Amino acid sequence: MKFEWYTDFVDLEYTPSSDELLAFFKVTPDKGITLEEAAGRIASESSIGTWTTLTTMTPDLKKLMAKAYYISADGLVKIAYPLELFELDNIPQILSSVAGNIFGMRAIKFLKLLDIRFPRKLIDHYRGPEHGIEGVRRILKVYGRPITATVVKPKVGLTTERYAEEAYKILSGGIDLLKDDENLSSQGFNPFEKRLNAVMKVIEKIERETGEKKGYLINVTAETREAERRIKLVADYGNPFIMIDILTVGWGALQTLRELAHDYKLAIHAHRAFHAAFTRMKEHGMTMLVVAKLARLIGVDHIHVGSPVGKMEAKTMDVLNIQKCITEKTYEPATFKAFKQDWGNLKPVLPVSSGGLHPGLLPETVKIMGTDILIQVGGGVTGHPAGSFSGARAVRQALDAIKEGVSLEEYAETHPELKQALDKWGHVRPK
Ligand code: CAP
Ligand code: MG
Repeated sequence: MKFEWYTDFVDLEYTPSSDELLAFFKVTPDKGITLEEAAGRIASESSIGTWTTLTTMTPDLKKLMAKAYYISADGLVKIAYPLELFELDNIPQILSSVAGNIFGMRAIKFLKLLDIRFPRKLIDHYRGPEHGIEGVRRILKVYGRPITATVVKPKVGLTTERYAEEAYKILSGGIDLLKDDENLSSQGFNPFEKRLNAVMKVIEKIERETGEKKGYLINVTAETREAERRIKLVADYGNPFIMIDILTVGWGALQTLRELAHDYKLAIHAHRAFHAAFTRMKEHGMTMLVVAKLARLIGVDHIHVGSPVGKMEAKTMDVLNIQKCITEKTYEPATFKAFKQDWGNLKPVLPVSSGGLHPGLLPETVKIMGTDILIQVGGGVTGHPAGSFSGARAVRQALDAIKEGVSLEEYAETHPELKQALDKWGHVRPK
């Protein structure tokens, strides 16, 4: 149409500079719209344009126009954004640009944001992880095997007293970290500070009894000021960890809570509840890779990346790609649908594998993801026929068998807790 100027935002001769933010999209135009017109709309609407030419558009503003510089026949589009478009330390504003209105444009039938390349000038505005993988291992004194965590199940509902009893069984059975479930915060049956106090007493007791270091991934997810109050309580009790549902709490709040965690040197466990609302559809939404990269930038220490053998949908290639991207100093994408990412001095994030895991699935998990991971086993511990203490021991026995290169079945001949777990679940992949 004569009043449109979308294709002014397309320049296939353009070569982006290392100082620009790059976005990688999979674009499905609506019928009657070409890929070039769709790419122009995305670059326009996510930078300075709108549907019509403007009398207010002066030559000096042209430098702020994003440019679609790559368009493939199957709808892959890359767009370069001048950094001046962004408030560099403002994640909500960055996402309101490159992951905002563009998902709703009528001319775009489906749109998936595959990856964002952050230039060093932007990365230098972020702390990244406080501790990183090495730091978390140093806190727990756990080396040469996956770190283990268990969520007390049922997810919510146990009173604080019963919760603490399970915590004692789980941690004394050999699990390193006790983890709140993503929907446990401060309900009437298990208020936050009462639970914190009770579990920290359990941890002190076990650390005295075993000499092992334990930790509590306590869920501080709440309205931001309340979450800050809870973080201060966690620090007062001397627990080195907090857990945050990073998507339901929101990106701006995560930045705020990260600053407070820095003041107290707390490690952040990032739960990703809500991600599957927009990461799961192949053609529309935003990838978990982008979520994980934003989380590393802001600075979580652990993040759930999926389990190729678990109950949640997770393609092995995607899980391994994300694992590579959050742990390597310079990420070279195994698949071509991502950018190379130089992370500067940001520490690596510990990948978390969780969801439907039990001792029978640990060999496959370690075979695919390696041992430099955190393995969360919830139902696979608290559902053990002999109870949570035996469930915890069965997880550690399975990890010992893997380390010794012995099959679980053979190891179970001399380790009854593992045998009981295998009798109940075998190697089943729950769904
Ligand atoms: C696992 C879990 C985790 C999921 C999250 C749950 O419990 O506690 O929240 O792993 O999914 O509530 O389902 P189980 P993801 O160990 O009993 O399955 O890790 O994919 O983000
Ligand atoms: Mg959970």
